[in-house]
Formats: sequence, structure tokens, C-alpha cells
Amino acid sequence: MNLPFEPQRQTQDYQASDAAHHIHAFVDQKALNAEGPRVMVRGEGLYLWDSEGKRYLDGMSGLWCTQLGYGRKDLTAAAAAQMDQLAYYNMFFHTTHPAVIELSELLFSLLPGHYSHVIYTNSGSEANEVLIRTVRRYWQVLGQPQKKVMIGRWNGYHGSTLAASALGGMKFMHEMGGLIPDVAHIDEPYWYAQGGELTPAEFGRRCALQLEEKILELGAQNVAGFIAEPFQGAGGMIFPPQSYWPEIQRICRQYDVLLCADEVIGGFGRTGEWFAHQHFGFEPDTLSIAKGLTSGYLPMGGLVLSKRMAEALVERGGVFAHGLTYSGHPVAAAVALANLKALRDEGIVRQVKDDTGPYLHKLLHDVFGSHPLIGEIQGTGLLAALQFAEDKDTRKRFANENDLAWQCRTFGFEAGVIIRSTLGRMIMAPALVASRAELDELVDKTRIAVDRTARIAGKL
Ligand code: PXG
Repeated sequence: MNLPFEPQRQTQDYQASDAAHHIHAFVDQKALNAEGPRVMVRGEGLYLWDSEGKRYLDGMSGLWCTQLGYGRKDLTAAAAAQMDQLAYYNMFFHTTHPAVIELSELLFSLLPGHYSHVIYTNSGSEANEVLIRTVRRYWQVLGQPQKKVMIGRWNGYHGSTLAASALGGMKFMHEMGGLIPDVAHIDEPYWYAQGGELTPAEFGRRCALQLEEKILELGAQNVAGFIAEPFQGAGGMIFPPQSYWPEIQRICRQYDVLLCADEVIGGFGRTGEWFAHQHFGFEPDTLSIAKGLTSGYLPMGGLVLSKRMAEALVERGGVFAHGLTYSGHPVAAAVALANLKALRDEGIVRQVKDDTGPYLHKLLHDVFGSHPLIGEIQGTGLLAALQFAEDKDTRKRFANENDLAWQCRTFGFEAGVIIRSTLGRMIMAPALVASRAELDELVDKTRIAVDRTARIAGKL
């Protein structure tokens, strides 16, 4: 392999150089420099190897994105061939290219029929940046320019750029310069933590009704759209109660507020449906996509628009002053095309729905259903969360749940599995190509980590 970097340096050498030059994501950099990051050097299928030669089963698909796993030669071949043929061209000044044309054809063959157009970006954050401008532009074109407020949810995550972090509901991000005007938030539908004495159904309905209250408070004539993840990802892999989405959809339609689904994590087969809104049974006006679009092999995202919106923007909108140098990048588009073909032609999404998804959830219920540390198991398809509970009867959470979950994640690494911790929840989202044997290993090793955590929490 002709890699442009030295293949085998010492771990400490890597770490020292990294500490000297690199600011990492969402971390106290000084603390990380003292500890030294793990250096990942290779991936194959569901497995990763670090610079010490230790192997891990990646239970998180990188960051919820490597649907096909690592090392897929069809994707690397697609990238190399496209680079040889046409490494770069753009969507400006009246040009396009075959890779992006075929990608769009395939994308819309997989989507429900009421979507027709996409604006490509390089990431999920950018998709949500574009979303705000597109939604506002849509209302301008319809003669309602005052309709520009976006409503998001507390503890929602829509990315890390300025407007995307404002749409999101991570208060600590808002406090670090992440707010913009004309954005409001309502509560998240996290029944386990916030449902109190209410049934999940009643709590889900009440959370949804907050949207109606917020719209009435702001004036429906001022509200452009409501954005939410069909299930929260970074916020803890939280599934809303079943009563939630039908009520949200009713409210959006009643007040003429666009319903914007952030499918960055939920899209491309994660739930066993192609898109997570199909699992929950609602019909958004826009879809923000990224991650699984290319299985993470190259950066690419996009904003998918309904026919109704696209028709207004295309037929009546004139120039939309928006574009990115790399929108619809040919190499990313070629990789996305190869990725979506593989997901479709190898029946991978169907396999998640009919076989590996149910298999994983049965296994999790068998192993953790009456585990002393676990109060709730959520998820569907190749997506699951385990909720830590100090008292399962009252749904009391540990005061130090964040530390416990981080500890559990570390125990996971020691056991050779990568799982994600958020507050008091452990999350799994393995590659969609996972076999039953790999899911067995994922759950076995997670069990080791959870048992060790239960011991330090005094539960075992
Ligand atoms: N929307 C959602 C729903 C996301 O989960 C983004 C937008 C932003 O995408 P980009 O490509 O700009 O990162 C995301 C990203 C985690 C984690 O640890 C989750 C994300 C990113 C990094 C870490 O759960 N999601």
C-alpha cells in the first residue's frame, strides 16, 4: 500500500506529535494530551486495530456511519476510478457530472415518492445550516418572509457549526458561542428520565403538545419549521413514546410549520427501514442526511426536499444564492453511489429488519432484561441503548451516571469492544453488515463491561 505517511511509528511518538498540533472534538485537550489518544491504524469489517496491535469490535460504526463496515473494496475502487476519471468538478456555473446524477437517481428510488430534490453538502452540520436558509427561502417565495423561527428540542443534536448547534439543544454548546436569533426549543421526549408518573403514551403526547404551545406563543405566522431527530442519537439514543410523532405531525400540519427530520444517524438502514421516519410512521417535509450516505468513507451530506418545497423553490424561487465548493463532490458521489448499491443489492437493510435487528434485540433482552444495573433497553434494528438505573422500580438514576457510563465505555475498550456512553446510557450501533456471530461477541463483551460497572456501582 502506498500510504503517504510513515506506517509504523511508536504509539508515544504519535501521541506526542498529536498533542503538539491537534485540537480534538468535544474534549478537554489538556487532559487528553496528558492521557494520550488511542491511535487507530486499520479497519476490516467490524474490527479496528490500534497502534499497539489491539483489536476491537466496533460497536458504534465509527460515529454511527460505517454501515458497510471497514475495508470495502467496492467503495475504495469507486473512489479511485472516479479520481482517475474526474477528481473534482462542481455544481456552480451551470455544470454537473455523471456520478452525482446517478447518485440522485438512486437516492430518490430509495426514498418515499413525495421527495424529489436534494441539495448536497459535506456533512450533517452543513445539511442543517442549509436547512435553515432553505426553509426560510421557501417561506419568502410563498410570500411569508416573516416565517423564519426554527423550533428544535433540548438535548437534540444537529451538528457543531454555529446555526446547527443553535438548532440543537445542548446547552453547554450554546454557552460556548453557539446561539443565533430566531431559534426556540421545546423539551425532549425522554420518558425514562422525565416522564414522572405519566405513562409513556401520555408523556409522549404532552411533549408533543409543547410544540403547539410554543407555536402559539411565537405566533404560527412567524414559525418556519420544527427540526428533530426521529430518535435522539448523540443525546443518548432515546426513542420517543409511540404517541409522539403522530401528534407532532398533526401540529405541524395544522399550523403550516415545516416538519424537518434530521436523519443523519437514522438514515440508510439503521432502524431496518431505509429512513428512521419510516420506522416511526410520519412524513417529514425535509430530511437532513450524511454519515451512512457514504458509509463514512468520504464526507458527504445533503438536504432532501419534498416535491411541494422543491416545486416552490424551483418553479417560483429564481436564484437561490447558496452553494459549497464541494457540493456533490464527484468522488464522494461515486462512493455514495457504490455504498447505496451495496446496501440495496446485498439486501442489507432487509437483513437488519428481518434477521440481525430482531436477533440483537432478543439477545439484549435475554442478557440484560433482568440485569441489576439496567432499567430499560431501547432501540430497533442495529441500534440499542441500555439505561443505567439505581432503582429500577422508581426509575431513579445514579447521581454519577455520566461517570459510570464513561467507566463502562473504558471497560468496553479493555474487553475489546467499542460502545458509546451518554449520561447514563450505553449505546450500540454496529455496522449493518454485522453477522449474528459478531452480534454475539458485541453483547458478550458489553456484558463484561456492564458487569464490571455494576460492581463499582454496588449492584453486583
Ligand atoms: N445531525 C445529527 C442527528 C447528528 O447525529 C449531525 C447532525 C452533524 O453531522 P456532522 O457530519 O456535521 O458531524 C450529527 C452528528 C456521538 C456523535 O458521539 C454524534 C454525531 C457526531 C459526532 C459524535 O454520538 N452526530
